[in-house]
Amino acid sequence: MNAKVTSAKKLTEVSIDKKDFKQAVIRHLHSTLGTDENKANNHAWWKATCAAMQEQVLEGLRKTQKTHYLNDTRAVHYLSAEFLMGRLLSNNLQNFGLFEVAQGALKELGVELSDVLEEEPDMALGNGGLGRLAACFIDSLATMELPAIGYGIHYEHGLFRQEIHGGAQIERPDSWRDYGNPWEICRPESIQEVSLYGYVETKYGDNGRIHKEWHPGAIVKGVPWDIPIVGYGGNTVNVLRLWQSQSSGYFNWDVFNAGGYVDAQRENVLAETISKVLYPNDETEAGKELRLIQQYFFSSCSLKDIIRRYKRAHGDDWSRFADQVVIQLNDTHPAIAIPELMRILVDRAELDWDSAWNICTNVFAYTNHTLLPEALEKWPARMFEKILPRHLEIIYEINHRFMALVDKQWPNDNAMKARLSIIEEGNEKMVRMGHLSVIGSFAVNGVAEIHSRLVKQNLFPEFDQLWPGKLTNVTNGITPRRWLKACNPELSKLIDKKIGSDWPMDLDKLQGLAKHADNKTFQKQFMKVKQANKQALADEIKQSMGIDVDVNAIFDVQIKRLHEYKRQHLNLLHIMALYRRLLEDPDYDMHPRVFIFGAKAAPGYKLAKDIIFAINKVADKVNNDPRVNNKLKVVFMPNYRVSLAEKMIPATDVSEQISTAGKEASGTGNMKLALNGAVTIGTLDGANIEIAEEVGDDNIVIFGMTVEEVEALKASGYNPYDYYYNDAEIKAVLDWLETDYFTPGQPGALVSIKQSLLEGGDPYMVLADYQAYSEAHKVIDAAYRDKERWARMAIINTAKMGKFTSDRSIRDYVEKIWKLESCKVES
Ligand code: 6GP
Repeated sequence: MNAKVTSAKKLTEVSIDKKDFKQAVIRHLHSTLGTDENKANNHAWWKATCAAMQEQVLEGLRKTQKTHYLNDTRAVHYLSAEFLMGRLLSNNLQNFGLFEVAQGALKELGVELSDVLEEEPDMALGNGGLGRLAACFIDSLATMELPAIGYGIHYEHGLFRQEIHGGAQIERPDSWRDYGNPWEICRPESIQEVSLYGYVETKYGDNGRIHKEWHPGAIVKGVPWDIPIVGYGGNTVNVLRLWQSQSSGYFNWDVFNAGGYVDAQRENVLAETISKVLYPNDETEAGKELRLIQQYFFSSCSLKDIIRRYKRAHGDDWSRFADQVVIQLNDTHPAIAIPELMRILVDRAELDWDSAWNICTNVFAYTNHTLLPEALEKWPARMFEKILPRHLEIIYEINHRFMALVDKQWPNDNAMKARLSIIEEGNEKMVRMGHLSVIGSFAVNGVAEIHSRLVKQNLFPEFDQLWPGKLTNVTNGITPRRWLKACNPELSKLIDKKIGSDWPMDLDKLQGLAKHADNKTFQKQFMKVKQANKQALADEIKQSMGIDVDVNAIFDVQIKRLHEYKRQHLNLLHIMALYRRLLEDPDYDMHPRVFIFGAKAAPGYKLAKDIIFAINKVADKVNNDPRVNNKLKVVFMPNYRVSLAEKMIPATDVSEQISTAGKEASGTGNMKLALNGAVTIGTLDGANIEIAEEVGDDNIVIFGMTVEEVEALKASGYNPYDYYYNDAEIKAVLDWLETDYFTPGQPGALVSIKQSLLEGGDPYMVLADYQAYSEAHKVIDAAYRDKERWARMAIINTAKMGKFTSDRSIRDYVEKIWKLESCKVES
């Protein structure tokens, strides 16, 4: 579990001092931005600071690329439809060890670095966990000096901006690039072309060989934008390459001969639409033609880019391809890369099928991020045939050969064949991308121990039997550079003083804090930092929402996408119950609590939006009711995003991780919050289980049903009405939702939540876990009142998070799957 990174340069060897940095900022203010010190606003200072930083970054990038080229390194290619990067300036300054230098330089210019940092729009090219994980992973890859490249989509609009009007979520477009992105570099010299639509012609060669030729109906251009990814220590600077679609002007008149001029213009629009917008659905498959086109677009561009680079070193000799290239598929979104590589190898390079398949199945590896059925991608074969006719043929051929293998293992078992087939038969024939990914990869991993076990037992049990060892686990992690060092500078300084400053690269070092957990002075220092962070968040809440919160209250935080399985409504029901207890008994004994939420709902997810509305309506009522005597506050912070998380996480006392057991694959927010000294209230789900193992039972509050209990209750016929009629508090709270108490003049405005929990059958068993949750909160309340006990718990949480650095995750990938070697870049 030792996640030590040894090769990065010491942070003290910075290449530029305050004076030089200041000069660089001024130079860019003058000659890049055409303004000067007197006229510049914070936005201009931000751009000039980025430009000054980018000089260092690009020098690192150039050296890294040269080193990797000269050493002809094996590299991992991380294909992901989402990279949720957040802001880059603070991170790049930190990773280069230039944060204080920049702070000092700007101060001399009369500018506060903290104000400048706030000017940067978040790069929100992702929805949630899967996209943020990709961002943490590329940080670790660069930090560990591993040759790696991230490939994704250069969305013009990232995840929507959330506004709250009258309590309801309104989606506004996110225009993160409107005023330019100082980090990205366009690389027109590496443009790729991608074909779509059309038909396949079968040709017979002299030698009897059948040759397939795809005559596309349209061709679009992929324009690469490179974002340098600075490793901690600044030695290795890798690249995130994002593809933007552009019209190529190519339109095949033979294919669309009836349409003429108007159709040709339509093709131009289509081309530019491909990378326009990120689908805002977290863990639901969109099923839309454009989405499949997006997936093929970036997968194909990326593969061709990988092949171009390989050929530069190895020409047409494919024998070493799988030695040099490993491609990690971040969920099934880029799974189309598998038949695309087959197409390139068989149709273009004219390799025989078996050799091509052998290359493929030694190149791809696949990560599964969810068991939710609605997230497992399936595409109608009909849609496939229209957009990618040749790929569908290839998928059929892959499947045909795979079915022969299944028949060998389970002779004459047609039910087994139907279960394992890439093609799902039924009213509408569907292509199962998960099956394609497992069959075409040499390794498949889940993202936490329990999740990987369920992937083997429930999702792909027969594949596990067929290929023992192929399915494995790599528990997720988070980068401690962003999620402690940069977002919580005061705690980082305190830790530095106590155990030295090398923990960001070797997070197990935090163990060293454990022996101080009972030290009163250290406890005070630790909690003083927490209190200051809470004050900063309270100020932010006051400023942005006009709500006063008491920093002596418990800050109880639930931040994640809004989804029924994550059960924000369980939290809400409990808040309503506390409110009710306070109204019934003004002396009800509870330590003051502030419940804080951050969550975006998919725009089409009605119940999720209803839950946001309900939280806001309950908040309105509770926050303005003098009878609760300030013991209870509810805050829904709009537009939850990476940069807001960076403010909320350091200020959190209690971390809500309350998904139905078996549903949250891992969670990564749970790790970030615990790392910053929050105590988890959570179910035995995802990585909560591993967090509990690390911190020990005394330092986490676990409640509710286990996976086995959830399954057993479901099997025995779960009836939510049993809980409704037998638990007076549950009944009162649910009935309350039906009145107009929280929505004056609008009775029934919140009733959909009650309905889903009763008539709807309560699919995520909220009511079944309610009592246990309510009791668990009493445990939290009691623990918090004992100041020393709480301080100890908080410290132990920080001390025991070593396992959850993304450096450890990446090390696991390297050892179990990628078989990569680090490559030192000489400075
Ligand atoms: C998420 C999982 O829900 C979360 O538990 C996990 O921590 C994260 O992936 C990273 O592994 N899944 C997604 O965001 C998703 O869209 C298709 O899955």
